[in-house]
Amino acid sequence: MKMIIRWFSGGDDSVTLKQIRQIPGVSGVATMISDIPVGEVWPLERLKALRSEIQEVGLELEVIESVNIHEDIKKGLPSRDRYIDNYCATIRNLSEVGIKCLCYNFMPVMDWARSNLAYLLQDGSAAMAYDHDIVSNMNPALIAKEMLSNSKGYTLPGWEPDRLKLMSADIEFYQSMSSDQYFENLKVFLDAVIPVAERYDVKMAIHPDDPPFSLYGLPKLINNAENIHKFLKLNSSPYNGLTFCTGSLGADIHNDIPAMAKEFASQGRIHFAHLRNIKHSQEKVFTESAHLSTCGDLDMYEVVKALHHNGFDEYIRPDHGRMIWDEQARPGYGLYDRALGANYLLGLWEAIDKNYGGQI
Ligand SMILES: [Mn+2]
Repeated sequence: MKMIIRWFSGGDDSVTLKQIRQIPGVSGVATMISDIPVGEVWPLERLKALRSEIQEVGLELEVIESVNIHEDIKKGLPSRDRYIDNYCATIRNLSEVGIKCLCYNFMPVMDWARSNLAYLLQDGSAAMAYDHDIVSNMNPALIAKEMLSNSKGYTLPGWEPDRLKLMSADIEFYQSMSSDQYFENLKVFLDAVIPVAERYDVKMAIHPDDPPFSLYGLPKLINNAENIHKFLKLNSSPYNGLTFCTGSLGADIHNDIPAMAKEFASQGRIHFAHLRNIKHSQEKVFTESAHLSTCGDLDMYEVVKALHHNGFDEYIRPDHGRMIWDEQARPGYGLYDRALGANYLLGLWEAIDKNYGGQI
């Protein structure tokens, strides 16, 4: 298992590689190049430069999060073929610089949504929060405006201005698409890309929908065990796997997160784990919380144990952190709370490993 941290390249992060290097037990970063237009091939030279920048401080670059998928692929338009070819070419280039795992998502229009990017918690820290009624009743353009105006000047992955211009029309387009059709569009993508991922040894790890509830009538695919079964069957290669994001899936209180970790890890289909905790006040109302089991609804010990006991030996990262100690950073991606989270998770892993090491 390798503990890594998400980091945003190109000066788009308040956290430095040097700081990440000093978090005990962290071996590398998951990152992306955000200025390449979605759908274009990631140039090898850019990737080599990125790798050098990261390796120079003693960290590894083995995970990319994310290479976004062009909307034409998700929509199943005839123009998708060119974008699928480009995606395959990007995978080849990623492999060339040593990438082992590619996190991506297939969410229509928007990658994720929150009603508040800096909700004040009782201890004075701030965390991202979600209230389904508030988000559902807001015009999507208004949400976009709110999110971008509260992002402290950093880009918000999945909320790129180019994408937002088309948002209303895109939402209308997807409202008439059934989930089955959307799954079919995903299958076309997988059947083209997974053989390339196999050949170049890059494991594909789809990220769940965040939140896992349907918003504005948009189709949802990766939001519960039943749909994940369906997804894994679309293409049975082990290279067609998951980013197991406990905070995203855990937002639906009906999801049994340790049971899902156990099932999908035992099948060798979890390639990347995003481990974070959330706290609900109502069924579809929650705040993100510190990583500890005692701070949220999820039993992180059971989640880590389920991964450990079922052969998971890939990448883990702490996920969104709170803003603590007066830190100013991109929402969810400050240094301090994620460093605490990483070390809490490493502590769980060590204890579980020493207790049960040879007995599983
Ligand atoms: Mn995640």
